Amino acid sequence: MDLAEVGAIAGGGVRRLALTDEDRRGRDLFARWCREAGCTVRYDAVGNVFARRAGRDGALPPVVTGSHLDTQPNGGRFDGAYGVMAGLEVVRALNDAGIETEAPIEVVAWTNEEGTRFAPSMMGSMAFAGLMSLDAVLGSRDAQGLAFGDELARIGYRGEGLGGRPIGAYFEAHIEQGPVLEETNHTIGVVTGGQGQCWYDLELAGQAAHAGSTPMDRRRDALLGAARVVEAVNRIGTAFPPGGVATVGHLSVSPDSRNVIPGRVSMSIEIRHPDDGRRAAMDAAVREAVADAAARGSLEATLHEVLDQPAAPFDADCVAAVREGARAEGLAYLEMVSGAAHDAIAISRIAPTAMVFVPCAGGVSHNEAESATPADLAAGCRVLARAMLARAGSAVRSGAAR
Ligand code: HGY
Ligand code: MN
Ligand code: MN
Repeated sequence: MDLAEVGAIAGGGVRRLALTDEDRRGRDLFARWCREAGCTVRYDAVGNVFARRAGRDGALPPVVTGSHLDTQPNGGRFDGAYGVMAGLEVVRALNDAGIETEAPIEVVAWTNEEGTRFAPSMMGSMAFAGLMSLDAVLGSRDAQGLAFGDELARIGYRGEGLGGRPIGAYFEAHIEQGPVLEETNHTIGVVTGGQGQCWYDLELAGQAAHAGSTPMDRRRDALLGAARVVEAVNRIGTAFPPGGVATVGHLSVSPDSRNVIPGRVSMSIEIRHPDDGRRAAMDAAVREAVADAAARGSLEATLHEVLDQPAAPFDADCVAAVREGARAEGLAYLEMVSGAAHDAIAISRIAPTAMVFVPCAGGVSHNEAESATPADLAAGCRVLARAMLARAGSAVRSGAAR
Protein backbone atom coordinates (compact mmCIF):
# COMPACT_ATOMS: atom_id res chain seq x y z
CA MET A 1 0.00 0.00 0.00
CA ASP A 2 2.94 2.39 0.58
CA LEU A 3 4.13 1.55 -2.92
CA ALA A 4 0.61 2.20 -4.24
CA GLU A 5 0.98 5.80 -3.02
CA VAL A 6 3.61 6.28 -5.72
CA GLY A 7 1.64 7.41 -8.79
CA ALA A 8 -1.71 7.04 -7.00
CA ILE A 9 -4.69 8.15 -9.14
CA ALA A 10 -8.40 8.66 -8.47
CA GLY A 11 -10.46 5.50 -8.03
CA GLY A 12 -7.83 3.74 -5.98
CA GLY A 13 -5.53 3.04 -8.91
CA VAL A 14 -1.93 3.72 -9.83
CA ARG A 15 -0.25 5.29 -12.86
CA ARG A 16 3.47 4.51 -13.09
CA LEU A 17 4.17 4.38 -16.83
CA ALA A 18 7.53 2.82 -17.66
CA LEU A 19 10.54 5.16 -17.26
CA THR A 20 8.49 8.09 -15.95
CA ASP A 21 9.31 9.87 -12.70
CA GLU A 22 6.62 7.81 -10.97
CA ASP A 23 8.35 4.62 -12.17
CA ARG A 24 11.65 6.00 -10.86
CA ARG A 25 10.11 6.71 -7.46
CA GLY A 26 8.64 3.20 -7.29
CA ARG A 27 12.01 1.70 -8.20
CA ASP A 28 13.82 3.85 -5.61
CA LEU A 29 11.38 2.77 -2.89
CA PHE A 30 11.74 -0.91 -3.79
CA ALA A 31 15.55 -0.65 -3.88
CA ARG A 32 15.59 1.08 -0.47
CA TRP A 33 13.40 -1.59 1.10
CA CYS A 34 15.61 -4.33 -0.37
CA ARG A 35 18.79 -2.74 0.97
CA GLU A 36 17.11 -2.41 4.38
CA ALA A 37 16.43 -6.17 4.16
CA GLY A 38 20.13 -6.82 3.63
CA CYS A 39 20.10 -7.32 -0.12
CA THR A 40 22.62 -5.95 -2.58
CA VAL A 41 20.85 -4.11 -5.41
CA ARG A 42 22.02 -3.69 -8.99
CA TYR A 43 20.36 -2.86 -12.30
CA ASP A 44 21.27 -3.90 -15.85
CA ALA A 45 21.50 -2.23 -19.27
CA VAL A 46 17.70 -2.07 -19.69
CA GLY A 47 17.02 -1.09 -16.08
CA ASN A 48 15.93 -4.46 -14.66
CA VAL A 49 16.47 -4.13 -10.88
CA PHE A 50 17.89 -7.21 -9.08
CA ALA A 51 17.97 -7.43 -5.26
CA ARG A 52 20.22 -10.32 -4.18
CA ARG A 53 20.13 -12.16 -0.84
CA ALA A 54 23.29 -14.23 -0.41
CA GLY A 55 23.04 -18.01 -0.13
CA ARG A 56 25.51 -20.38 1.46
CA ASP A 57 26.93 -21.18 -1.96
CA GLY A 58 27.24 -18.00 -4.01
CA ALA A 59 28.34 -19.99 -7.04
CA LEU A 60 24.92 -21.63 -7.40
CA PRO A 61 22.49 -20.07 -9.89
CA PRO A 62 20.03 -17.90 -7.94
CA VAL A 63 16.38 -18.74 -7.37
CA VAL A 64 14.67 -15.64 -8.70
CA THR A 65 11.23 -14.18 -8.09
CA GLY A 66 9.63 -10.88 -9.03
CA SER A 67 7.38 -9.12 -11.51
CA HIS A 68 7.07 -5.48 -12.63
CA LEU A 69 6.53 -2.05 -11.04
CA ASP A 70 5.36 -0.23 -14.18
CA THR A 71 1.60 -0.01 -14.72
CA GLN A 72 -1.08 0.72 -17.28
CA PRO A 73 -2.25 4.37 -17.50
CA ASN A 74 -5.31 3.34 -15.45
CA GLY A 75 -3.48 0.65 -13.51
CA GLY A 76 -4.43 -1.10 -10.31
CA ARG A 77 -2.41 -1.40 -7.11
CA PHE A 78 -1.62 -5.12 -7.56
CA ASP A 79 -0.79 -5.90 -11.23
CA GLY A 80 2.98 -6.43 -11.09
CA ALA A 81 3.52 -4.72 -7.74
CA TYR A 82 2.16 -7.76 -5.88
CA GLY A 83 4.78 -10.09 -7.34
CA VAL A 84 7.64 -7.71 -6.55
CA MET A 85 6.39 -7.09 -2.99
CA ALA A 86 5.74 -10.81 -2.45
CA GLY A 87 9.37 -11.47 -3.35
CA LEU A 88 10.52 -8.82 -0.90
CA GLU A 89 8.25 -10.33 1.76
CA VAL A 90 9.83 -13.76 1.22
CA VAL A 91 13.26 -12.20 1.85
CA ARG A 92 12.01 -10.44 4.99
CA ALA A 93 10.38 -13.66 6.25
CA LEU A 94 13.58 -15.65 5.67
CA ASN A 95 15.50 -12.98 7.60
CA ASP A 96 13.00 -13.10 10.48
CA ALA A 97 13.10 -16.91 10.56
CA GLY A 98 16.90 -17.00 10.40
CA ILE A 99 16.74 -19.25 7.36
CA GLU A 100 19.78 -19.44 5.13
CA THR A 101 19.35 -20.86 1.64
CA GLU A 102 21.94 -22.87 -0.27
CA ALA A 103 21.41 -20.90 -3.49
CA PRO A 104 21.19 -17.11 -3.52
CA ILE A 105 17.73 -15.57 -3.77
CA GLU A 106 17.06 -12.64 -6.11
CA VAL A 107 13.99 -10.40 -6.27
CA VAL A 108 13.62 -8.64 -9.62
CA ALA A 109 11.57 -5.74 -10.93
CA TRP A 110 11.56 -6.13 -14.73
CA THR A 111 11.48 -2.97 -16.86
CA ASN A 112 8.43 -2.11 -18.98
CA GLU A 113 6.35 -5.25 -18.63
CA GLU A 114 3.17 -3.45 -19.71
CA GLY A 115 4.34 -2.25 -23.13
CA THR A 116 1.83 0.59 -23.03
CA ARG A 117 4.26 3.52 -23.35
CA PHE A 118 6.99 1.61 -25.25
CA ALA A 119 5.70 -1.37 -27.28
CA PRO A 120 5.97 -4.34 -27.08
CA SER A 121 5.38 -5.59 -23.56
CA MET A 122 7.89 -7.49 -21.40
CA MET A 123 10.88 -5.64 -22.86
CA GLY A 124 13.07 -6.00 -19.74
CA SER A 125 12.54 -9.72 -19.31
CA MET A 126 12.70 -10.40 -23.07
CA ALA A 127 16.00 -8.51 -23.34
CA PHE A 128 17.37 -10.43 -20.34
CA ALA A 129 16.29 -13.69 -21.99
CA GLY A 130 17.90 -12.71 -25.29
CA LEU A 131 14.51 -12.51 -27.05
CA MET A 132 14.88 -8.81 -27.92
CA SER A 133 18.14 -7.00 -28.74
CA LEU A 134 19.52 -4.25 -26.50
CA ASP A 135 19.51 -1.85 -29.46
CA ALA A 136 15.86 -2.57 -30.24
CA VAL A 137 14.91 -1.89 -26.61
CA LEU A 138 16.99 1.27 -26.19
CA GLY A 139 15.90 2.56 -29.61
CA SER A 140 12.16 2.12 -29.11
CA ARG A 141 10.21 5.37 -28.92
CA ASP A 142 6.99 6.46 -27.20
CA ALA A 143 4.15 8.41 -28.82
CA GLN A 144 6.02 11.68 -28.17
CA GLY A 145 9.12 10.30 -29.92
CA LEU A 146 11.17 9.97 -26.73
CA ALA A 147 13.71 7.14 -26.88
CA PHE A 148 13.69 4.35 -24.27
CA GLY A 149 17.47 4.62 -23.72
CA ASP A 150 17.31 8.36 -23.07
CA GLU A 151 14.38 8.00 -20.68
CA LEU A 152 16.10 5.14 -18.85
CA ALA A 153 19.22 7.29 -18.40
CA ARG A 154 17.07 10.25 -17.35
CA ILE A 155 15.57 8.29 -14.43
CA GLY A 156 19.01 7.01 -13.47
CA TYR A 157 18.52 3.29 -14.12
CA ARG A 158 20.64 2.66 -17.19
CA GLY A 159 23.08 0.08 -15.83
CA GLU A 160 25.63 -2.33 -17.25
CA GLY A 161 25.37 -5.89 -18.56
CA LEU A 162 22.33 -7.84 -19.72
CA GLY A 163 21.49 -11.45 -18.99
CA GLY A 164 24.05 -14.08 -19.86
CA ARG A 165 23.91 -15.63 -16.41
CA PRO A 166 22.06 -18.80 -15.31
CA ILE A 167 18.90 -18.74 -13.21
CA GLY A 168 18.21 -21.84 -11.10
CA ALA A 169 14.45 -21.30 -11.15
CA TYR A 170 12.05 -18.37 -11.59
CA PHE A 171 8.72 -18.01 -9.78
CA GLU A 172 6.29 -15.10 -10.20
CA ALA A 173 3.30 -14.33 -7.99
CA HIS A 174 0.53 -12.34 -9.70
CA ILE A 175 -3.18 -11.64 -9.40
CA GLU A 176 -5.11 -13.73 -11.95
CA GLN A 177 -6.56 -10.68 -13.71
CA GLY A 178 -9.53 -12.84 -14.68
CA PRO A 179 -12.64 -14.26 -12.95
CA VAL A 180 -11.85 -17.99 -12.75
CA LEU A 181 -10.35 -18.40 -9.25
CA GLU A 182 -12.95 -16.18 -7.60
CA GLU A 183 -15.89 -17.81 -9.42
CA THR A 184 -14.69 -21.34 -8.62
CA ASN A 185 -13.67 -20.54 -5.02
CA HIS A 186 -9.98 -21.36 -5.32
CA THR A 187 -7.33 -19.35 -3.43
CA ILE A 188 -4.33 -20.39 -5.53
CA GLY A 189 -3.84 -20.69 -9.27
CA VAL A 190 -1.09 -23.21 -10.11
CA VAL A 191 -0.12 -21.72 -13.46
CA THR A 192 1.02 -24.32 -16.00
CA GLY A 193 1.92 -21.86 -18.76
CA GLY A 194 0.98 -18.74 -20.70
CA GLN A 195 -0.98 -18.38 -23.92
CA GLY A 196 0.63 -17.07 -27.09
CA GLN A 197 -0.08 -13.62 -28.51
CA CYS A 198 0.43 -11.38 -31.55
CA TRP A 199 0.50 -7.56 -31.37
CA TYR A 200 0.07 -5.40 -34.51
CA ASP A 201 0.14 -1.71 -35.43
CA LEU A 202 -2.25 -0.88 -38.28
CA GLU A 203 -2.19 2.35 -40.32
CA LEU A 204 -5.20 3.00 -42.58
CA ALA A 205 -4.81 5.84 -45.09
CA GLY A 206 -7.75 7.30 -47.03
CA GLN A 207 -8.28 10.96 -47.91
CA ALA A 208 -9.16 13.83 -45.62
CA ALA A 209 -11.98 15.79 -47.27
CA HIS A 210 -14.82 18.16 -46.49
CA ALA A 211 -17.62 16.52 -44.49
CA GLY A 212 -20.26 18.72 -46.08
CA SER A 213 -19.42 18.85 -49.72
CA THR A 214 -17.98 15.36 -50.42
CA PRO A 215 -20.66 12.99 -51.78
CA MET A 216 -20.98 9.69 -49.88
CA ASP A 217 -19.83 7.64 -52.88
CA ARG A 218 -16.66 9.74 -53.29
CA ARG A 219 -15.19 9.23 -49.85
CA ARG A 220 -12.10 7.35 -48.70
CA ASP A 221 -12.97 7.37 -45.02
CA ALA A 222 -10.17 5.83 -42.91
CA LEU A 223 -12.32 5.70 -39.76
CA LEU A 224 -15.09 3.76 -41.53
CA GLY A 225 -12.44 1.24 -42.56
CA ALA A 226 -11.13 1.12 -38.99
CA ALA A 227 -14.66 0.50 -37.68
CA ARG A 228 -14.93 -2.52 -39.99
CA VAL A 229 -11.59 -3.81 -38.66
CA VAL A 230 -12.72 -3.35 -35.02
CA GLU A 231 -15.88 -5.35 -35.73
CA ALA A 232 -13.90 -8.07 -37.54
CA VAL A 233 -11.30 -8.33 -34.74
CA ASN A 234 -14.08 -8.88 -32.20
CA ARG A 235 -15.65 -11.53 -34.43
CA ILE A 236 -12.28 -13.30 -34.81
CA GLY A 237 -11.82 -13.24 -31.04
CA THR A 238 -15.09 -15.13 -30.56
CA ALA A 239 -14.54 -17.55 -33.47
CA PHE A 240 -11.74 -19.61 -31.89
CA PRO A 241 -13.00 -21.08 -28.63
CA PRO A 242 -11.89 -22.16 -26.12
CA GLY A 243 -9.45 -19.49 -25.14
CA GLY A 244 -9.17 -17.20 -28.17
CA VAL A 245 -9.39 -13.47 -27.49
CA ALA A 246 -8.82 -10.42 -29.71
CA THR A 247 -8.80 -6.71 -28.87
CA VAL A 248 -8.42 -3.25 -30.37
CA GLY A 249 -7.28 -1.11 -27.44
CA HIS A 250 -5.78 1.95 -29.12
CA LEU A 251 -7.10 4.02 -32.03
CA SER A 252 -6.20 7.55 -33.11
CA VAL A 253 -7.85 9.50 -35.92
CA SER A 254 -6.31 12.20 -38.10
CA PRO A 255 -7.00 15.06 -38.51
CA ASP A 256 -9.55 14.33 -35.77
CA SER A 257 -11.81 17.26 -36.66
CA ARG A 258 -15.59 16.94 -36.55
CA ASN A 259 -16.14 18.31 -40.07
CA VAL A 260 -13.27 16.56 -41.86
CA ILE A 261 -13.63 13.03 -43.25
CA PRO A 262 -10.84 11.11 -41.45
CA GLY A 263 -7.84 10.73 -43.71
CA ARG A 264 -5.78 8.47 -41.44
CA VAL A 265 -6.25 6.06 -38.54
CA SER A 266 -3.55 4.36 -36.52
CA MET A 267 -4.72 1.55 -34.28
CA SER A 268 -3.54 -1.48 -32.31
CA ILE A 269 -4.73 -5.06 -32.78
CA GLU A 270 -3.87 -7.96 -30.51
CA ILE A 271 -4.85 -11.64 -30.62
CA ARG A 272 -4.16 -14.39 -28.04
CA HIS A 273 -4.73 -18.14 -27.89
CA PRO A 274 -3.37 -21.05 -25.81
CA ASP A 275 -2.82 -23.06 -29.02
CA ASP A 276 -0.28 -21.72 -31.53
CA GLY A 277 -1.99 -23.40 -34.49
CA ARG A 278 -5.29 -21.71 -33.70
CA ARG A 279 -3.46 -18.42 -33.19
CA ALA A 280 -1.95 -18.76 -36.66
CA ALA A 281 -5.47 -19.14 -38.05
CA MET A 282 -6.53 -16.03 -36.13
CA ASP A 283 -3.53 -14.17 -37.59
CA ALA A 284 -4.59 -15.13 -41.12
CA ALA A 285 -8.16 -14.01 -40.38
CA VAL A 286 -6.91 -10.63 -39.12
CA ARG A 287 -4.84 -10.08 -42.27
CA GLU A 288 -7.82 -10.99 -44.46
CA ALA A 289 -10.15 -8.65 -42.54
CA VAL A 290 -7.68 -5.78 -42.93
CA ALA A 291 -7.35 -6.40 -46.67
CA ASP A 292 -11.16 -6.52 -47.03
CA ALA A 293 -11.68 -3.26 -45.14
CA ALA A 294 -8.98 -1.55 -47.22
CA ALA A 295 -10.48 -2.77 -50.49
CA ARG A 296 -14.02 -1.77 -49.53
CA GLY A 297 -12.93 1.73 -48.56
CA SER A 298 -10.23 2.26 -51.20
CA LEU A 299 -7.75 2.67 -48.35
CA GLU A 300 -4.03 1.95 -48.03
CA ALA A 301 -3.42 -0.49 -45.15
CA THR A 302 -0.02 -0.95 -43.49
CA LEU A 303 -0.04 -3.78 -40.96
CA HIS A 304 3.13 -4.10 -38.83
CA GLU A 305 3.54 -7.08 -36.48
CA VAL A 306 5.01 -5.75 -33.22
CA LEU A 307 5.10 -9.03 -31.28
CA ASP A 308 4.71 -12.71 -32.14
CA GLN A 309 5.00 -14.68 -28.91
CA PRO A 310 4.41 -18.46 -28.86
CA ALA A 311 2.52 -20.16 -26.05
CA ALA A 312 4.83 -20.96 -23.13
CA PRO A 313 4.41 -24.21 -21.14
CA PHE A 314 6.06 -23.87 -17.69
CA ASP A 315 8.55 -26.31 -16.12
CA ALA A 316 6.84 -29.38 -14.63
CA ASP A 317 9.08 -29.47 -11.55
CA CYS A 318 8.49 -25.79 -10.80
CA VAL A 319 4.75 -26.22 -11.32
CA ALA A 320 4.92 -29.18 -8.92
CA ALA A 321 6.73 -27.01 -6.35
CA VAL A 322 3.87 -24.50 -6.51
CA ARG A 323 1.26 -27.26 -6.30
CA GLU A 324 3.02 -28.82 -3.28
CA GLY A 325 3.22 -25.40 -1.66
CA ALA A 326 -0.52 -24.90 -2.02
CA ARG A 327 -1.17 -28.38 -0.62
CA ALA A 328 1.20 -27.82 2.33
CA GLU A 329 -0.69 -24.62 3.13
CA GLY A 330 -4.01 -26.47 2.88
CA LEU A 331 -5.25 -24.07 0.19
CA ALA A 332 -7.78 -24.81 -2.54
CA TYR A 333 -5.90 -24.59 -5.85
CA LEU A 334 -6.71 -24.81 -9.54
CA GLU A 335 -4.28 -25.56 -12.36
CA MET A 336 -4.65 -23.04 -15.18
CA VAL A 337 -3.02 -21.37 -18.18
CA SER A 338 -2.47 -17.64 -17.80
CA GLY A 339 -4.67 -15.45 -20.02
CA ALA A 340 -2.47 -12.43 -19.40
CA ALA A 341 1.16 -12.27 -20.45
CA HIS A 342 3.83 -12.00 -17.78
CA ASP A 343 7.61 -11.68 -17.52
CA ALA A 344 7.56 -15.36 -16.52
CA ILE A 345 6.68 -16.18 -20.13
CA ALA A 346 9.92 -14.61 -21.37
CA ILE A 347 12.01 -16.12 -18.57
CA SER A 348 10.49 -19.57 -19.17
CA ARG A 349 12.49 -19.66 -22.43
CA ILE A 350 15.79 -19.68 -20.47
CA ALA A 351 15.03 -21.06 -16.99
CA PRO A 352 12.66 -23.45 -15.20
CA THR A 353 9.66 -21.25 -14.43
CA ALA A 354 6.22 -21.32 -12.81
CA MET A 355 3.68 -18.82 -11.43
CA VAL A 356 1.39 -18.49 -8.45
CA PHE A 357 -1.98 -16.77 -9.02
CA VAL A 358 -4.32 -15.33 -6.42
CA PRO A 359 -7.87 -14.08 -7.09
CA CYS A 360 -8.74 -10.44 -7.75
CA ALA A 361 -12.17 -8.95 -7.14
CA GLY A 362 -14.54 -9.63 -10.04
CA GLY A 363 -11.54 -10.70 -12.12
CA VAL A 364 -11.05 -7.01 -12.89
CA SER A 365 -7.56 -5.70 -13.72
CA HIS A 366 -6.02 -2.99 -15.92
CA ASN A 367 -8.55 -0.85 -14.11
CA GLU A 368 -8.23 1.53 -11.13
CA ALA A 369 -10.73 -0.59 -9.18
CA GLU A 370 -8.45 -3.66 -9.19
CA SER A 371 -8.39 -5.22 -5.74
CA ALA A 372 -7.43 -8.37 -3.83
CA THR A 373 -7.77 -9.44 -0.18
CA PRO A 374 -4.83 -9.36 2.24
CA ALA A 375 -5.62 -13.00 3.14
CA ASP A 376 -5.35 -14.18 -0.46
CA LEU A 377 -2.23 -12.09 -1.09
CA ALA A 378 -0.57 -13.52 2.04
CA ALA A 379 -1.58 -17.07 1.06
CA GLY A 380 -0.01 -16.61 -2.36
CA CYS A 381 3.14 -15.29 -0.74
CA ARG A 382 3.42 -18.34 1.53
CA VAL A 383 3.03 -20.66 -1.46
CA LEU A 384 5.69 -18.63 -3.29
CA ALA A 385 8.07 -18.97 -0.33
CA ARG A 386 7.59 -22.73 -0.17
CA ALA A 387 8.15 -23.15 -3.90
CA MET A 388 11.30 -21.02 -3.79
CA LEU A 389 12.73 -22.88 -0.78
CA ALA A 390 12.02 -26.19 -2.50
CA ARG A 391 14.40 -25.06 -5.25
CA ALA A 392 16.88 -22.98 -3.23
CA GLY A 393 17.51 -25.50 -0.47
CA SER A 394 17.36 -24.10 3.04
CA ALA A 395 18.64 -24.59 6.55
CA VAL A 396 17.82 -22.76 9.75
CA ARG A 397 20.88 -20.79 10.83
CA SER A 398 22.21 -22.39 14.04
CA GLY A 399 20.97 -20.63 17.18
CA ALA A 400 18.58 -18.41 15.21
CA ALA A 401 14.96 -17.92 16.26
CA ARG A 402 12.86 -20.89 15.03
O1 HGY B 1 -0.71 -7.61 -21.86
C1 HGY B 1 -0.57 -8.32 -20.88
O2 HGY B 1 -1.04 -9.43 -20.85
C2 HGY B 1 0.20 -7.84 -19.68
O3 HGY B 1 -0.72 -7.41 -18.71
N1 HGY B 1 1.09 -6.76 -20.01
MN1 MN C 1 1.32 -7.81 -14.82
MN1 MN D 1 -0.66 -5.71 -16.78
